Amino acid sequence: MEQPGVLVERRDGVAVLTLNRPAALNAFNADQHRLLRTALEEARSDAACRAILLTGAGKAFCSGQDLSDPAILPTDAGPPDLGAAIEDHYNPLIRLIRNLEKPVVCAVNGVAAGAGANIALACDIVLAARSAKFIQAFCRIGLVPDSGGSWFLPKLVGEARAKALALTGAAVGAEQAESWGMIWRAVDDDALMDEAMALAGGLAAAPTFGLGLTKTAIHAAATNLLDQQLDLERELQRRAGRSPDYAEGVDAFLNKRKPAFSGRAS
Ligand code: T3D
Repeated sequence: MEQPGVLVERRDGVAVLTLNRPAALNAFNADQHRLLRTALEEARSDAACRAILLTGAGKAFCSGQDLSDPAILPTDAGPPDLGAAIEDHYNPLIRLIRNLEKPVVCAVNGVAAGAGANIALACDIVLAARSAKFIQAFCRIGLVPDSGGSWFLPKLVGEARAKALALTGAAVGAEQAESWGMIWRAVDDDALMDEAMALAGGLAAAPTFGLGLTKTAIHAAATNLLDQQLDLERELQRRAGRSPDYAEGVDAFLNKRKPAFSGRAS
């Protein structure tokens, strides 16, 4: 029986989503997009799920768009409309990951190329196996970075490195990516999933509502002036301060006990 293109597992409050087309290095086709977005939306609406872990099956994380998909190939009738593929699939996926009110951890288990690299960079915390590589492969086939890559990369590594990576398609190893601040940490290959699960499990036991507001604050800082950001922080803190997890956190601190966060907003 054919395996689904995305495997979904629930472990200790974490939705573990595994891209699962290993023979094509987990390249994306329309079906895989649909499965991943459905899984993310289910994780978003399930109160028992408080963190998401995204990874890939086999030796790769994701090689981006499936280049053998007839939908994106030129035909006798003319060139494809790749803007439609972006609008229908990649942009909604990136917006969904970024706007999700729960932390999204990415465990890059092997090569992450094209949109695969930028989907990883869209996640909140990225761990990568030491053997993993990030490749802005678009320039190798005449395309431009998508899935937010032209936005994430310069912010993460600066314009000089972003341009060199995007214009040459040079591969960046996990340790280099860590030292440049492109990802959180490079970890030994055989420790990757344990470390990623420990991280995601810790986040799943954290004050989820406050973490969601924290994502909002950090994302807004990309375009806000300091005065606007200070105003936003005031409003977000007002909301965080009304959450049961704030009361629980302070009570646990004062009583020298471990907090038991519910993740709820109210
Ligand atoms: O088009 C639109 O809809 C617009 C959106 C675009 C978004 C994008 O992501 S564009 C960029 C697309 N991705 C690429 O250009 C990367 C293509 N792949 C590679 O350059 C290399 O495979 C890697 C550098 C990622 C890994 O190299 P390597 O040597 O480890 O593996 P390989 O031998 O090249 O690949 C293994 C198999 O996976 C191979 O199949 P085979 O020969 O064993 O049957 C290869 O064809 C297949 N594969 C790898 N990447 C893709 C793929 N098949 C389809 N699509 C792929 N992207």
